[in-house]
Amino acid sequence: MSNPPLRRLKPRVFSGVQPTNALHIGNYLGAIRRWVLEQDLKENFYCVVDMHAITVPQDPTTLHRKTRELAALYIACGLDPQKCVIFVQSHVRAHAECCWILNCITPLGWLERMTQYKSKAAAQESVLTGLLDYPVLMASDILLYDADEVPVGEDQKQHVELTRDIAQRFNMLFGDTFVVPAPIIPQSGARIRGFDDPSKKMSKSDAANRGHAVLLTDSPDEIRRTIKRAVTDTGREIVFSEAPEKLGVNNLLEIYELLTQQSRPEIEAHFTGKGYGALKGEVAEVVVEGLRPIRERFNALMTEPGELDRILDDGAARAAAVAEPKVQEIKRRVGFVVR
Ligand code: ATP
Ligand code: LTN
Repeated sequence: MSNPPLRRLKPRVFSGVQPTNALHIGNYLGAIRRWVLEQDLKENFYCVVDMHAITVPQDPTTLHRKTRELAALYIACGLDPQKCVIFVQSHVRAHAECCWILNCITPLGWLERMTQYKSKAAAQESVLTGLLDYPVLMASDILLYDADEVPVGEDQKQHVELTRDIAQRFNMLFGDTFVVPAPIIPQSGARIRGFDDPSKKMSKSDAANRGHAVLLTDSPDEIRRTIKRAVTDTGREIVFSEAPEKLGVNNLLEIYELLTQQSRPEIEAHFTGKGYGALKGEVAEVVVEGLRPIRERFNALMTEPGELDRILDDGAARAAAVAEPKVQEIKRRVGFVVR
């Protein structure tokens, strides 16, 4: 039997996004941009979780296109395929194999308690078994790679905690096999708000609503139009504030702060005496410029698909090189005859 994993020089990170709907500036500022900024400090595994996407019905043509687009966006946002393993979940069969084995040590009650399951199930006419099992597949993603850290939004924290419970239960039943991972939840920029309704977070599921989100692939004119329409308040003060009526202005200022890297006092001084029209105009330009390189790189990858295919083939091979021996170890631990 193999020994538990040795301590690594750099922490290993695993995260994923579902290829459903389009990525927006909240996904970028709250998640992918952080992955990019930290990629030299970590061992990075970033996955397009297509098997999670089919836990609710998907149109096959759309799923196929979105999977490639999301992988291209990871790269366009700055994830470097030399420094990160970028891959599609269904390309590495160990995820499904590991999920089955973990299913068989996970009590049903643990899954029925998950809040995401309860809310997604309530929105479906007929609930699929895969939707209930979603967190076990997510646990498999993480545990197969012995990830130390899992950067996710607040809403996914419960799933990472379940992953820890599953890892500990397996380790207790079959001996030390899995690293018990830690969720990493961002402090700031974690909650970019909808431009149409700043009381709600910007969300992929609402991205089709007019004026809700700036998508990473929007044209400069679309970006300007969305931000000019952003809901603010009836006052005039351009200050960072969590007061309920200032959430719209605060959201615009936070986006400006994240993209310009200026300090809050500097930003407030810059906007003193200016109106909301000027604020929106300047934020729109900062977003247009911030997203320009992403849009250009994305378009290049989509028009010359050979490069994307090579990156994904390479990613799948590098991911399988870690996940395959791990799933063999898991099979040995539970008593399967391993060939
Ligand atoms: P959905 O509506 O399909 O749940 P979502 O927009 O909430 O999608 P996820 O796929 O759940 O996006 O999340 C991808 C990553 O983007 C996660 O790490 C999440 O924390 C981050 N993220 C999502 N929305 C925001 C937001 N409004 N502000 C900051 N980060 C966000
Ligand atoms: N459930 C996550 C996506 C996801 C994930 C993962 C994130 C699937 N597998 C493993 C981190 C680690 C979401 O909806 N954001």
